[in-house]
Amino acid sequence: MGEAGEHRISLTIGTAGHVDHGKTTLVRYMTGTDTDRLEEEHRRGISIVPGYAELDLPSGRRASLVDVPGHERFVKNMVSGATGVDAFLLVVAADDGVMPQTREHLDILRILGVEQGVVALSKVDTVDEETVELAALEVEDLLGSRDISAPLVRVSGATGEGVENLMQALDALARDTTDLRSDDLARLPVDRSFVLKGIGVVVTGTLWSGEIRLGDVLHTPTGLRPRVRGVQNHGHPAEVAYAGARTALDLTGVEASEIEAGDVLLSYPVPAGRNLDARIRLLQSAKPLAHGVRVRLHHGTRSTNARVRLTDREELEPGTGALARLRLDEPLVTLRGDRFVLRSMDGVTVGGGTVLDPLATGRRPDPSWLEALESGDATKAVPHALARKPTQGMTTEELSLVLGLSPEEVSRAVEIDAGLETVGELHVAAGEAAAARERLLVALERRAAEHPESPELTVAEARTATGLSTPLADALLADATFAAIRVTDTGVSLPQADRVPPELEREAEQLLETLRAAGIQPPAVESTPAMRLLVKRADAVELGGSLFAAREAAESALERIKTICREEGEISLAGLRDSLGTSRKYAQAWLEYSDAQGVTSRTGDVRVLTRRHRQAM
Ligand SMILES: Nc1nc2c(ncn2[C@@H]2O[C@H](COP(=O)(O)OP(=O)(O)OP(=O)(O)O)[C@@H](O)[C@H]2O)c(=O)[nH]1
Ligand SMILES: [Mg+2]
Repeated sequence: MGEAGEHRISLTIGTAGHVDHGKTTLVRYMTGTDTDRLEEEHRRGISIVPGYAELDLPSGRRASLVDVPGHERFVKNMVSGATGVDAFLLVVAADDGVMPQTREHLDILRILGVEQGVVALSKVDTVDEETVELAALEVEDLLGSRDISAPLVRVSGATGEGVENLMQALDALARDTTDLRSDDLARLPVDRSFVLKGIGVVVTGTLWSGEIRLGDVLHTPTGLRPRVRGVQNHGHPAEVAYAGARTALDLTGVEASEIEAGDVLLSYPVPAGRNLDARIRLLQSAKPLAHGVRVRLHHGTRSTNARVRLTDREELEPGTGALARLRLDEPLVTLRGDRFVLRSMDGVTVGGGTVLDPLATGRRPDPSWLEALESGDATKAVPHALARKPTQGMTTEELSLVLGLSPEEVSRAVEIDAGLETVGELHVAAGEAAAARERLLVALERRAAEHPESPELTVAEARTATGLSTPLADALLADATFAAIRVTDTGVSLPQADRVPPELEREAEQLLETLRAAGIQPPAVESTPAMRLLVKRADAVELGGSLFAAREAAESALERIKTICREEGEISLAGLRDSLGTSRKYAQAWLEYSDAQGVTSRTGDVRVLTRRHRQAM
């Protein structure tokens, strides 16, 4: 496929401006596409939902145009269309001048972080030069008051006057826009979802970031995993959808009812959050915003009601900003750095904000954490993020996602910070790792002291001893540079644990002599380390009831039992007692040992050989 077929988009431009000021007409003049697709839009002569067109610029670059409605009733559709655009095309009719939605749209664009663009002073064919001048002055004033600078081009969508100049101005924007959305995560906020006969479930949206390829498996925050069976870019079949492109996907593995406008498709799973911590800002034109007030929050193609909890004040003054927690009625997938728009419950745009912590936890926001996030400074944010999960550690990828920093920035911050270390794939505060190693060594020393005959901890016991989460504990145990421990198939120990202390060895030797001398009538003894060492080496066996016997004694007792069974078909307690010439106590203990070893089994008052031992006859 050639370059044209690839449909890489250099720039996504969103229109803006008051109703009827000529946005759709200009888009149609420049692209040949009528973005008013709905019958209702034609009947009423206004735009209602965002429409999309491709614009080939004079330089050969290609832009994606999002044409939004201007009517005040459809501002929420404007917000949905405007999120994810790189630049604006603000249209102001020369015969009408700056009007309420001219201001509101410009405010929304600023809230969304869209600060570059071009102003088209439209319908210049309908008025005299003086009126055009007046309108131009109004526009200059508006831009000045919002601290935005943008070229102003006089055009007519009726005669085509000035359209060349407008295209040149848009081309200049495209030239100055570098690739701002190169992050790996593909995010497609869905704006339409429907079923096409013979094809199946189709969704459309503007791809915010990343790429989506034919055959990719995507994720939804609800755990669905649709597969991409078809890709279209601006209506052209394609192998890949690139960031910024108007994208349609044909999906399998989902029902039409499971995906709706407002959902988001992702290249890897990102959880949706109900609480987000953010820096919010109130427009100069808004009324003061009280702590605890309810608002409508618009993010991407979704909106939800939310309660604003101000972190450090009772009221937010117009034109100022503050840290806040937003408690959402419906969970949203957001990432650090995402912009959102806040509107009052009666539909007035009052401000917006930038997401700092998309998955906020705790009762109230931690300002120092939010400031670390906001700083965008990896050397501050990385240690702070790790300190919040002290026993878990985080991978470079996790940190990068949570902090909204590139994996390279994260890795560099870890490298230069002597207070951090990396265990396997996990970064962790060096102090935490050192403390965990110390806890493990203490546990191993205690084990060796209490059980010198088997000084190992199982892997599970060792993990618990570190006090770390399982993945971090496992990484610590697998860390070859941690030479103070030895990990084998059977467990974890201190390296010198193999050597049995000489005193223990001597004690065990003496004990074994005693056991051998006692034969089948061993004395009752405690399970000392020396005894357990003998059992571990199979020099002795445990009969139960504090009785241990030398291996040879056990073998001869079992032989005796087998012989009696073979001769008589069975063995009784009295029979064994008489045969061994011992007390009932020992006869009972040996019979139970014999049962436990699978030599005999009990039937009523007597025992018979098990099948295995009968066959061996
Ligand atoms: N004479 C003249 N008429 C224009 C020009 N641009 C738009 N119009 C007319 O103005 C009316 C509104 O134009 P649209 O392009 O639909 O306006 P819009 O900004 O898209 O309106 P909404 O999307 O509803 O906000 C239509 O009747 C157009 O024909 C122009 O440059 N000159
Ligand atoms: Mg329109």
